[in-house]
Amino acid sequence: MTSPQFTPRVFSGIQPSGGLTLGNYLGAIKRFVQMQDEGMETIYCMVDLHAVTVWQNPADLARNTRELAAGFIASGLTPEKSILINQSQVPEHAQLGWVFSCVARMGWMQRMTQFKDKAGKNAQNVSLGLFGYPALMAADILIYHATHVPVGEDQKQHLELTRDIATKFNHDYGVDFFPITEPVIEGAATRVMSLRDGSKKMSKSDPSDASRINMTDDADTIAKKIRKAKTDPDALPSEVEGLADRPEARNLVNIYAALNEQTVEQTLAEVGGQQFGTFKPLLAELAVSRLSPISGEMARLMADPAEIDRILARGAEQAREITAPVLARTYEIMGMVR
Ligand code: AQP
Repeated sequence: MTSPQFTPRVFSGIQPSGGLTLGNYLGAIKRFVQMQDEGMETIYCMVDLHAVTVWQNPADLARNTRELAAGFIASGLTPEKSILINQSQVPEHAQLGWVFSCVARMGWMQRMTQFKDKAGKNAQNVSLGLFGYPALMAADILIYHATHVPVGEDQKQHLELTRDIATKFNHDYGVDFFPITEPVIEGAATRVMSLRDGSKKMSKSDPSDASRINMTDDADTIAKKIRKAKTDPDALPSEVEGLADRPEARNLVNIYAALNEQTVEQTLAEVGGQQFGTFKPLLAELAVSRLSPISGEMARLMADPAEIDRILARGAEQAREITAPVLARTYEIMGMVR
């Protein structure tokens, strides 16, 4: 439970480590917009300092950061209602990140499955930043005293670590300073899978472009990727139980349900019994109708990068009104002479 003295505040972020995918949209951004529109105080971040835990070409990083900002705005986030920032313009994230690197334990970090997945057999050669990433992520959240964090399923473990860090800091210093944040993992598509392999998460850095739908893909590309998506030879079931052991079928049904704002049960009541030859064109049509207005708006916004930069600079100023006092108080609690 979040401690009662903390007013509800939402924070979440996405890495500008490539173009936005349908996974980011359904797993995170759609929920960001809902929480903003419910009137909660919301802060959304392009986490560029996280992106550089793996090599980023500088020109690509700048373009991806602006494109991500355009994706946020085109999806319905507005600088009038949400604070929109890129992480490196708000230095308190990295400063608190260092403090949390000193709070988190090696054993906690070694259990992080995302590090194991990303480092693979190459663990000795990846950056130290990739290993320490969850401490910076905890700082991103707690520098705002955020109480709610909307994310996809893959971030659940990092949010548990964020709670552990807050608890340990509060315990070690005998304070009730950092809130115990609640993850918000909701909807039919909290884990969108690769279109080529139903056991792998759809990811912006997957080497295969056919594995994902990018938010900037045009209608033909979306239709082609869905047509070629891996499936099995059976018809779709009418009951959710019929999707067990059919990861690719389940993934496409989940995507359909999330795009159509309905439950998986409602989707199956509609499309159960259909062969993929019938279902895939329906899904493609739905995806295009939902995504093309967003990609069109993204292209319009990307034509004026200076305006995006102004929005991010203004967001950083607003953010620092929150983050500077939280960092100052953190240092004071720790005994740093001010
Ligand atoms: N496939 C997914 N399904 C549902 N949610 C997803 N998210 C990412 N992929 C999926 C959610 O999007 C938010 C931002 O994620 P991120 O970009 O910061 O990092 P990530 O989870 O590592 O995403 P990628 O696409 O896999 O990036 P790369 O390839 O650079 O590592 C998070 O809320 C995440 O849950």
